[in-house]
Amino acid sequence: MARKKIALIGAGQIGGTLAHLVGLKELGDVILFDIAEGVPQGKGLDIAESAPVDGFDARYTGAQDYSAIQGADVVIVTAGVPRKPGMSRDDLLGINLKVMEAVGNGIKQYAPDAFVICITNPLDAMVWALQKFSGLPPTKIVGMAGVLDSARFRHFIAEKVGVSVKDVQAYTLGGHGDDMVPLVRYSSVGGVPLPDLVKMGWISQADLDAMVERTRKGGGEIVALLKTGSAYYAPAASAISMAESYLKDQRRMLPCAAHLSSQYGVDGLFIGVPVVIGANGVERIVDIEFTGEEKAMFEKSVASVQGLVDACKTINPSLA
Ligand code: A3D
Repeated sequence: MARKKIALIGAGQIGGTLAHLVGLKELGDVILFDIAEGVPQGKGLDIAESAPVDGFDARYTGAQDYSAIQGADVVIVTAGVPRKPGMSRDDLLGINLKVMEAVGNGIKQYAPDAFVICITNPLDAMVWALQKFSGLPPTKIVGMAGVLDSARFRHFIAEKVGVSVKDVQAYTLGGHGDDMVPLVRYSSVGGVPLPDLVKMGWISQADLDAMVERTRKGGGEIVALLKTGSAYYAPAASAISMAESYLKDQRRMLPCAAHLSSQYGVDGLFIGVPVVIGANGVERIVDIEFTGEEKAMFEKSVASVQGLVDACKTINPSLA
């Protein structure tokens, strides 16, 4: 069986980490694409030289030309600029929208059958624009945010409760902004929902509220610590779990920014909701029924995403 081809558009911090994980997990051969000359070639060679030590087989190719991604099975997009301290994700909109146009055209020409995962921020607007520019079917393109936000929430819960992260489930839905919706009711430790853990006295309501708030601001916490960029290990691991579910037809149910066409009362936006990812891409969108309070939070988050999409249309009227 021929190896799968995984194209990584953007060979920066997340791109390099993705490339390493693809090798370690033997998911396929890697094309690293970046406008920065030498960077994708250098990172590719460096990782290839680690392969004999770790014992994996994968070919690494660095590229500055989109023809290199021809026939890719999966494309993961991180091209663009990340946040610096003091910047919001939305400050990146104008610059990264232009990048999405170039990337979308490249995918349209050379990898129209790929499953595409967008990571570039502001996530929900960039994946929307990338779908428009690439013309991909909405089932073949998703944004990575929910897996990361949920992983952050899971980490905080596991640390607080003192159990393995493996036994903690959590869901964070809505847009990838500070008004994301950590869904406490559907988050659990060993199957016990968090509100029940509060009743049992394992954690206090104040602890839970603090973890929700820390999750919402999780990206900013890392930006403030790093000072020169944003998170990359956990974002890369999260996108790899989505790619793996597609490549291996695992049919995992993961929170992703997916194209909604009436689900959750939303039409034509990409919003973080639970989806099933299998060999056909997004095979199912899970339409959870919200309580009144959750619905209000979700709608606020949707309104922020709508605002960003409207801003994209103003900057580039061809998107309107
Ligand atoms: P960084 O290390 O700067 O890498 C970005 C790479 O993109 C650089 O190597 C650039 O040379 C390259 N690039 C810029 N323009 C182009 C272009 N037109 N074509 C190809 N490559 C280009 O950033 P990073 O890897 O840390 O982050 C990448 C993106 O992910 C940023 O937009 C971040 O804000 C975003 N991000 C999203 C999340 C989510 O959870 C959604 C988390 C963390 C970072």
